[in-house]
Amino acid sequence: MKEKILAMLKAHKDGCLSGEEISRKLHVSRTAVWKHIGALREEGYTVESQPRLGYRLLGVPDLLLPQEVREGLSTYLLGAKIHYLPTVDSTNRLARELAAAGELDGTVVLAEEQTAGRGRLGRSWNSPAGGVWLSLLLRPRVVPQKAQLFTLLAAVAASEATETVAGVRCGIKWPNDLLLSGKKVAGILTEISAEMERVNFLILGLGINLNVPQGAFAPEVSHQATSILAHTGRTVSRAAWVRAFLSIFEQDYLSAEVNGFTGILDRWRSYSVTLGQEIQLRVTGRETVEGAALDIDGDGGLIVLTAKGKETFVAGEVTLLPKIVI
Ligand code: BT5
Repeated sequence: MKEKILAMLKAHKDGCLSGEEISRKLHVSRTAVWKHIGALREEGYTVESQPRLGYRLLGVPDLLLPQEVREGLSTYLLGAKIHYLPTVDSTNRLARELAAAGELDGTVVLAEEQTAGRGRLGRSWNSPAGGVWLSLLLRPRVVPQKAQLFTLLAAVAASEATETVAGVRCGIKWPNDLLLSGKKVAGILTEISAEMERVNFLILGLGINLNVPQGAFAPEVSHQATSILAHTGRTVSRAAWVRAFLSIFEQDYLSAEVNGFTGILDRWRSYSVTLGQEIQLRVTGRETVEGAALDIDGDGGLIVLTAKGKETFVAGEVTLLPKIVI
């Protein structure tokens, strides 16, 4: 009901809308209308009320409220259900809890801030206000070996959404970093619950520092992190970014089930700043390897020409080595 009243107010931005008209059109009491208006104000909407004339919407908060994200969202699976929190420890942690409780494929968790945002391998993810901290709960019918492909799909969708909404082209560093001028602007953490033969559910966590001012980063990450705001001097609509990301992701997610990932991997290659580079690769439980990053394979693994010949890595931490100019 609150969303319907908001939609009516948005449609009447130029003038007042009487409580009576709202109550008549939506078949609710005047008191109920008044209560919903109060709830909207609590969420941050500025609603003016003029005696005898009614209500008028003067301002919309810059928040990722579900009704703002849904406005104009053309997906039917992703975002059908959105859990929104002003602050949470980790959207991935919450999404996992929801998945274990049976929440459906395509559920989205969004937060304005995270107090214990997670990176890979127990690292932490700094999540101040101004970014998008988002987790998708997915139930793809795939074997665990294919889970990495969803990280790559998300990196492509995030890069394309950023290009569309902010007009900025990021580079993707295998497997999960989006870079701008060599600094990290976004990261992806894919976690799975699986048996040997199949993935039960997959939590795809994505953090992108869209409107985070450079000074808002924690001191320990500030030197390596950037945001769209810091890079361009402009803020972008975070709700529009989320809509673009969800639309691209959904199209690819659904088409991959039928057509596979070949086209998605080609788009990933076009954003890659890893392929064709000399790299150092840190792999858990192995010595650091160096070599030339040649390509990615059909599962999203990185093919590297090392001293031992061609090797494929499914996980690891890439450092791009400076080009040697002779
Ligand atoms: C990642 O890990 O890049 C995955 C980040 C995923 C974050 C999202 S936010 C929504 C969802 N919920 C969560 O709890 N997590 C996901 P990794 O490759 O391990 O990179 C982590 C490293 O990046 C840290 O050790 C820092 O050095 C650096 N870092 C931390 N916060 C950053 C930030 N906001 N921007 C850029 N770099 C950051």
